[in-house]
Amino acid sequence: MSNLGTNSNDRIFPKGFLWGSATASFQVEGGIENNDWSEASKIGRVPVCGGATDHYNRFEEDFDIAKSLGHNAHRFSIEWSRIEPEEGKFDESEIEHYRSVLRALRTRGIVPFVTLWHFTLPIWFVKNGGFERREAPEIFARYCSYVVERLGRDAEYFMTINEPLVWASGSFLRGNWPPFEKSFSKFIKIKSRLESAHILAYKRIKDIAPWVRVGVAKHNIYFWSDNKPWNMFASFVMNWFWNESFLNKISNYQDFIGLNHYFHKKFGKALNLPKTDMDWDIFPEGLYHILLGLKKYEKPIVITESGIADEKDLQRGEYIRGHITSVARALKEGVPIFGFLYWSLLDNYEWSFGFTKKFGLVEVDYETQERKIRPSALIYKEIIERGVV
Ligand code: IFM
Repeated sequence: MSNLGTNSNDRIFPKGFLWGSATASFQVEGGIENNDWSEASKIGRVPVCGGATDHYNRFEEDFDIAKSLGHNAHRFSIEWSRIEPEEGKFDESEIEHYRSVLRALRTRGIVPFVTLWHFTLPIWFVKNGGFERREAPEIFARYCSYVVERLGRDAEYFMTINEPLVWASGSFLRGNWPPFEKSFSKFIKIKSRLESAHILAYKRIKDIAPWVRVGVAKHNIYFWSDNKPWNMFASFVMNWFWNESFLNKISNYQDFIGLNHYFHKKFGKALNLPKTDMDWDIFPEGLYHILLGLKKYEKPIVITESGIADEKDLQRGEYIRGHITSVARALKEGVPIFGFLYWSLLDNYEWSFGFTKKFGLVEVDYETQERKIRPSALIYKEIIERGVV
């Protein structure tokens, strides 16, 4: 237990603080065969996703679990290829599906956070040039406003794009995600297209549903250094480029900031830290520094992802406690944070790693679809209930 609030009268997190977890359509739903990732899996370039966790059919059961774990908020994404399977042709029955998802959350007293696009793209969109196409922002904004026009009374928080720079670098710089390109100039072009796409989608959404709150889920890394001038400079530049440039561009077009945080990068001698199953350092202080860095935007902040792949569930409890301690410190220093969503509710498809990495508070047996609550989920539940770390 940290010294940030040690008795039950010393509630750090206000009542009404939003606590929960997150998922994304392709990673959990199952049965999605009309997007660029399912296409890529057919030619063996990424692992097959197939039925995933069958969350598309089991969302009620999964939300019962979330509720039993004390969650009062949940983030999920809408699969663009289901809503708009062909260019300009929309499927109302899929809107109805997601309306049922939203109702299932709301009847359980769980506040929904809706991501409109989380990495996967309809095949027609990619075939016609994807985000390289000049009209892409227009097409994206049309899809976003179509969804919000229909579902904007069932949810308050919408995120247009999940992790724009992560997606652009996986797809156009590192080249291990569809469309598997490795071009710095394309990456830069796509980054700016995504900024335009968000801004246009924001404006369109606000025209039709001014009451909803719109943001992005932004992946920020804590860059820091020793005190060598060159390392300090490198860390400053990377912080500006990766963490700030996108947010600066859209700062007049966001009602809240969704923060996804997993990494730190120290320029200078590396620290010897414990690692997750992804081989990522465990460094909870990073979240505190990132949150402090976001204060200047003067927007409400929700942590839309923070989580660990930990198959044996040996480190997850302390990981969660450590990260929430960082949230508490930032909150005490006046950072306007209103929620924390752990990634992820369920084990799921971890992109090029397939189903091998286990981020879930809930373990999933992919053969039987049996769900088992991991012990760390109960540690998180206790923190939620007591409102202290
Ligand atoms: O699984 C991903 C998610 O899709 C986006 N944020 C990071 C997670 C863990 O890698």
